[in-house]
Amino acid sequence: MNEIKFQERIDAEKKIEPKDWMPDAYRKHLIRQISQHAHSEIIGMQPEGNWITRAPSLRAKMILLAKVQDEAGHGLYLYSACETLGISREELVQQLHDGKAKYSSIFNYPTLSWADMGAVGWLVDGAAIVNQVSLQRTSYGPYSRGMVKICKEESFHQRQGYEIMAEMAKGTLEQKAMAQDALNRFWWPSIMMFGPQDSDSPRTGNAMKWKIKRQTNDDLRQDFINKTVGQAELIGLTIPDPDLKWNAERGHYDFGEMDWDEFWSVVNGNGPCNKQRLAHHKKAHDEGQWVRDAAKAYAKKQELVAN
Ligand code: BYC
Repeated sequence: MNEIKFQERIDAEKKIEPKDWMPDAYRKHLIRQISQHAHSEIIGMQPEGNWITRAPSLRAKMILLAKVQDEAGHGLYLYSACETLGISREELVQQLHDGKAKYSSIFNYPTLSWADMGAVGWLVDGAAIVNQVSLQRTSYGPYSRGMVKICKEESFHQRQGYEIMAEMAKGTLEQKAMAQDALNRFWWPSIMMFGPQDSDSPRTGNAMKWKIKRQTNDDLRQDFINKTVGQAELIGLTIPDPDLKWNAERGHYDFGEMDWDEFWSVVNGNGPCNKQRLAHHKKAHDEGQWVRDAAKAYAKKQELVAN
C-alpha cells in the first residue's frame, strides 16, 4: 500500500521529503547517487587545484581559486542532502576510502597544461550542467533544491573554461595548439561522464520510474554534444571525432563510438590517476582529523555551558 501511494506521489510530480515514507531501494539508490555526486565535487578539486599556483595571471588565479572553492561548497550541499537519508558523513567518506563508493570517471585524468583548465571548465562543467539542469527536477526534495543552487555556479564555471579556451585559440600558434591538445584529451572522457549507454545502464530503469533521473544517459549525452559542437566551431577548434556529423533527419549530431573498455577500466579503479586521487584524499582527510576533533570538542563544551 505504502509503495502504491509513494509511486502515485512521484507520478503526480510531488517531491519526496526526508521524513516521508520511501521504499528502502529508493533510499539506497539516492544515497549511492548523491554520495557519488558529492565525492565527485570533492575529488574534482584536485585536477584544478594542481594549477592554482601556476595560473598565468592574478586574475586567472583568483577566478580558479573561487571556482575550486565553489566545488567544495557543492560537495558540502550534497553531503548534507545525503545525510537527510539517514547516513552520516563519516560513513560516506569511509565508503569512498574503501572503494565502495564511486566518483566521476573524468577526475581520473591528469591536467597537464593551463589549457586543461579551459577544457575542464568548458567541457566537464558543461557536461555537469546538462546533467544537473535535468536533476533540478529530481523527485527527492533536498537533492533537487541543492541542484538549483549548484547549477547557477556551474554556469559561471563553464564560461570561465570557455573564456580560457577562446583566448588561447586566438593566441599564438603554440597557444592554439595547446587548446586543441586539451580538447583532444578531454573530449571523449567528458562525454563518458554521462555513464554507459542506456542498453548497458542497470540503474536507469528504477531511476526513471522514481523520477530520480529525468532523462537517460544517452539523451543527456546527445544534448551535450549538440550544444558543444557550435561552441568549438566558433573558436576555431576541432572536436576529435571523424564521425561527428549533423543528421538533419534525427535533428541531432551523429557521433563516433566511445571506447567502453577505457570507460569501465577507469570506473573500476584503473584510470591514469585513480590511485593518486584517492591517496591524496585520504592524506588530506587524516591531516584534518584535528580540525574535526576540535570542532566536536567545542560543540560539546557549548552544550555543557547551555545545560
Ligand atoms: N563515472 O546504471 P548506470 C562536477 C557507474 S562533478 C564513474 O548508468 P546511474 C565538477 C554508476 O555509478 C559532477 N562511475 O548508473 C566538479 C554505476 O555503478 P554502481 C558529477 C560511473 O547512477 C569539479 C554503474 O556505473 N556529476 O561537476 O544511473 C570540477 C552503472 O551506471 C559513471 C554527477 O555525479 C561515471 N561517469 O548513472 C569540475 C551526476 N557513469 O553505483 C566539475 C550525478 C556510470 O551501480 N550522477 N558510473 O556501482 C548521475 O547522474 C548518475 O549517477 C550517472 C550514472 C549518470 C553518473
